[in-house]
Amino acid sequence: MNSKTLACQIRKDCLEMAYLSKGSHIACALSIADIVAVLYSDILKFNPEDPKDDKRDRFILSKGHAGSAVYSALARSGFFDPEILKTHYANGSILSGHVSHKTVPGIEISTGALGHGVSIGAGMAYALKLNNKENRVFVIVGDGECDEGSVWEMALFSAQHHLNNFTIIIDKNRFQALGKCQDILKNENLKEKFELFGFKAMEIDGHSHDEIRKSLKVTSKDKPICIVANTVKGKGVSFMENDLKWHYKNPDEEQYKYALREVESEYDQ
Ligand SMILES: Cc1ncc(C[n+]2csc(CCOP(=O)(O)OP(=O)(O)O)c2C)c(N)n1
Repeated sequence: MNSKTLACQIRKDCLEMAYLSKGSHIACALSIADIVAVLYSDILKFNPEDPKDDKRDRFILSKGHAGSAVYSALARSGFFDPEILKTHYANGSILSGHVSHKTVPGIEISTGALGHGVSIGAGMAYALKLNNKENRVFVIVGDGECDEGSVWEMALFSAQHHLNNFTIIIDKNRFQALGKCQDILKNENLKEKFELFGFKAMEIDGHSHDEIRKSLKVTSKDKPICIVANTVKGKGVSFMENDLKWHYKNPDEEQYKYALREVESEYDQ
């Protein structure tokens, strides 16, 4: 599936999951749909027949509350039956609200407590380098999540150990759970900050597949890489875009059908 088709499918799957489960975080998943689609279509090396294949790249969703986007990408990439997506958040389902490696093939590590996924990713990248492996490690982290002190410890560690096999993508949608990032804790100039911490950093449009693809292919001789991706929370559904309540709220039937029509008319090829 090409990245545009996958991004559309991810948006449709996420809407269906939020509607059926009455679960949270639909806007958080929609903001990363394009990044996740390009990763799974064009960048990550993986083998759905053997999710623990040694040759695989590692991908971690540090903002684990947006798990529905990754569950969709995994199902559409052959890791499990897409019908299982309909059980998201239900009692007994393998698909918990926040991503879990215990039950879902293709998930490297459970996340949800913000600030940990990036540090685990740095540890994985360090271990791969020590063992002279070529695999790359990619982590998506929220801009609100960058308020966590552990994110900056990860930055120091990654630069110190020249983790050039390690790429973090900051989903800069300018919102967190309870407000705008700038009103909760000002943490601006993320590209410049990561540069000062020793990363090769760049800023892109996080919904342009060309820019996402190009930035994910960037390498460095001796530095970890930081991509600050400017995104829109709720991207693709007009009434969810930049409206904080869709961090937690789920769509009713009418809203679901309207949202689906919008996504299909905007993104279906
Ligand atoms: C350690 C920790 N503190 C608080 C929360 C509650 N929480 C869940 S999502 C969220 C906002 C995260 O904001 P951001 O990283 O910008 O994610 P996005 O808004 O893009 O989904 C918070 C505070 C959490 N999951 N973990």
